[in-house]
Amino acid sequence: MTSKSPVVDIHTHVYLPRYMDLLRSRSEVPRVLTLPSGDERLVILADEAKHASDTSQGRPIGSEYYDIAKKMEFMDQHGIDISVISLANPWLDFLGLGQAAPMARMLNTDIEKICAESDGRLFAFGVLPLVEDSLAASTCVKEIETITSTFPHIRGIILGSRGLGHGLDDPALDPVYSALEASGLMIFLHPHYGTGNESFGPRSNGHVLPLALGFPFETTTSIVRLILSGVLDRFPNLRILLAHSGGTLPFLAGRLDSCVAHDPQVASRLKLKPSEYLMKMCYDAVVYHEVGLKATTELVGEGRVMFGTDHPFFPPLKGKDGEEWMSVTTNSAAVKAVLGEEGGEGVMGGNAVRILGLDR
Ligand code: 5CU
Repeated sequence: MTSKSPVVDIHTHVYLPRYMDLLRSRSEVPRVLTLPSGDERLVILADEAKHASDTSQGRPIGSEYYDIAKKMEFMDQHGIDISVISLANPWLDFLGLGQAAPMARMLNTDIEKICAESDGRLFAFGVLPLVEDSLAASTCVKEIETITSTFPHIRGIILGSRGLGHGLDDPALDPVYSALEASGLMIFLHPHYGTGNESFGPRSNGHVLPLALGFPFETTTSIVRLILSGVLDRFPNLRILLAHSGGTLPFLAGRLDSCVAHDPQVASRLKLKPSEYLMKMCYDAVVYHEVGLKATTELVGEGRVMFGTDHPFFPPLKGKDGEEWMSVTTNSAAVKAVLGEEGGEGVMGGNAVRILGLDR
């Protein structure tokens, strides 16, 4: 990659060591299983819960999932100057508030320290204790205040589609949205559960249907619910970054507008057309193909789209040393195909520097 702006990866995860210990200590999904060979398997996806004791479930993982030195190696290998790292799914969703609140604080402290010691190469999206509990919203608000006042490398928070257990249109989230709007922190909206899993049929297709379809459908549904509930009219300055190029939203924006226009009751609740709210959001470029990327850049303009890799997911299967990751090469090739070498500089890094203030 040749670029005058730094190359920035805004979609790149880590299971922090403290979180790995938590997953290793669990006997239920989500968990990390240690096989008799000593190899570890990560078991996190919805369907895998049905087979929690089957050691062929989940996927093999190595230190690239939790070791920051490996993240740096990956960045160096692929010419990535800066990464904005985030805890990988399912975050703290499975804990009670009593465990989630101190864990969020410790993980945010850990990630801040990692970034502060990275010589300017790492920034982060923090984590909130987003769980189903009547005190969770106020606890999240306190964590947002702590992030803003104490953790300068944390530029946003990662948010799952369940929010406080009832989706992103849950009015109980209003204090959290209000605090996030006031803080200026970016919300990185990321799927985990999948939508439509029940229609994937009995045949085993491994992780293909939940990851290729369920994840983007989940992002799509959760953001449309958020829009239709008027969250963005109540909090118009919320900053939102959508994973996987917005799921299927850029493709479906016109159909959404049309359905709302034909439903006066819903239309009367909103100040704008759905596509107009979508145009105010940011999107990653993790869509692996120029057609998908083109839909996104044409909907929102290339200034709101940012390169990402989804590392450490989707590692090379042959595991040869030094092998390039397809998730990097397909995504950067799509940027080049849509915007050209020079035109792609914003997407490859300039936009992230500007939008997340990575030069400060
Ligand atoms: O492969 C996967 O399961 C995942 C995942 O869980 N989270 C993610 O961000 N990408 C892929």
